Amino acid sequence: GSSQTDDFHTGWAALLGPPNSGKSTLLNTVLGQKVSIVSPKPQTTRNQVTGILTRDNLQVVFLDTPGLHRLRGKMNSFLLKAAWQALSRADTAVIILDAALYNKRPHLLPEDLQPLRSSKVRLPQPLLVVLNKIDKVKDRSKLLPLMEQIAGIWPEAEIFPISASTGENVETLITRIASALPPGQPLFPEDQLSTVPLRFMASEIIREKLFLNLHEELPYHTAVDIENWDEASQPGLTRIHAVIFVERDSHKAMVIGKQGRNLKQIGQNARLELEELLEGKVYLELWVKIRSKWSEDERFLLSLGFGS
Ligand code: GDP
Ligand code: MG
Ligand code: K
Repeated sequence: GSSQTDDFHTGWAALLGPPNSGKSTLLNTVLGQKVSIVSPKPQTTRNQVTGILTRDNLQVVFLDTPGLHRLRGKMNSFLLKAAWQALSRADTAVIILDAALYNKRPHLLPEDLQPLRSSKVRLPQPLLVVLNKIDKVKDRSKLLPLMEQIAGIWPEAEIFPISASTGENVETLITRIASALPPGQPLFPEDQLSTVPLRFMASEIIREKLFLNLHEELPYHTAVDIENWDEASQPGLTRIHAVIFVERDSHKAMVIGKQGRNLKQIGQNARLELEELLEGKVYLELWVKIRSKWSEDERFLLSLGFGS
């Protein structure tokens, strides 16, 4: 006999593309909730964040792979490994490009595509190429040369112009992703949006505020660790004690700011968002500690949740 779940489809979709092209924003739009940090500065998603979309007869598990681009050092080799693993288990690959860039320059640059074109990588099929941020492209005929170029590189690719911010065409994309899923039972409970632990989400929120409040390269040299999380002592209140790790004295001074102004702002912004996430009051204590060369320290990175 046929049960209700006989025609359920489940599978994995890998989100790929250069930093800042809108991978996290798309994931957030698809799930209708913030699961992956978004910042105007590139490469803020350093860890693989899984979003889970369950509806009707389908479940899509998204892998928001960390930027494969411009990766250096130990931390980056973790990231690359995570990204390759994501690809090897995906049923479809979704490459996201920032179409608004082509208002300014005519073609994809080689670095937009490396290492996606490397011979080591076998991209799953179907291959969907998303041209994101079309809300910023006034004359859409300007996208035609870009579409031709993509067809030359990946003849099998299907191209989807979308806006992850406004949601335009996002539903069409989801429908196509859904049609690529093999039959199978759901892998996660239907109310689960992510496999990322709350503590980790909290550290990502704090890291996002570092990106928003500090300049230039500095946030790339910071890591956030939640040292203590206490929701038991006081009803309706969660006490969070987090440490921002920096590599040098001068970085510590910049994170703290004049008379502690930066740190105060970062803490305030993060607390408000944590209160939304946890649906209750939050007392957030932030400390800045120096740990030289933390980004090359494998065991330390593992302890923060990277590479596991
Ligand atoms: P990621 O690095 O690929 O995960 O990119 P993010 O999702 O963090 O987005 C990078 C920046 O682009 C953020 O400032 C987003 O708000 C912005 N962005 C993403 N999608 C869109 C879009 O469809 N339209 C516009 N105008 N901005 C977008
Ligand atoms: Mg991201
Ligand atoms: K509590």
